[in-house]
Amino acid sequence: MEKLKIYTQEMATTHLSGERAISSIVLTISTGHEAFAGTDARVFLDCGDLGTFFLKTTGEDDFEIGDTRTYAFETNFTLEELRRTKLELGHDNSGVSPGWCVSHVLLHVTFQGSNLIFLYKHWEEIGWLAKNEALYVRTIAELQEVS
Ligand SMILES: [Ca+2]
Repeated sequence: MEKLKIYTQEMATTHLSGERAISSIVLTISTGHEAFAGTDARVFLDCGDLGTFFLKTTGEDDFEIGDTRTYAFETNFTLEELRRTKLELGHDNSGVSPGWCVSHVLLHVTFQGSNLIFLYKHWEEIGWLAKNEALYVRTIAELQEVS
């Protein structure tokens, strides 16, 4: 499968020690305004060994055209572990029209013992995560590569 590669720099956390324990990650995801940008497929953030987080608001129709929603998950890994993990945003190609145009994604983190929230990375204009069939074999965006 062809993957869309959208790498961006670490932002507000660059000066922080990797030993700091992350208590939660907060994902803000915007769907584009293009025609048919929305999806009903199951959307996930794959964090490799750290886990896979499925993004769903109970009782809501997520990832519709022009939507921005936030998803928070409790975690028990460190900043260094996050830095060393491949991050992929994708969908499972399910539903009637799974193609999804992603506008932007923000990943914030909070740390144990603190109420502050830090922007880890911000990906802009990600583009189409279409169907897993020719000519559209691209359901996953690689957001952070493993060094
Ligand atoms: Ca939807």
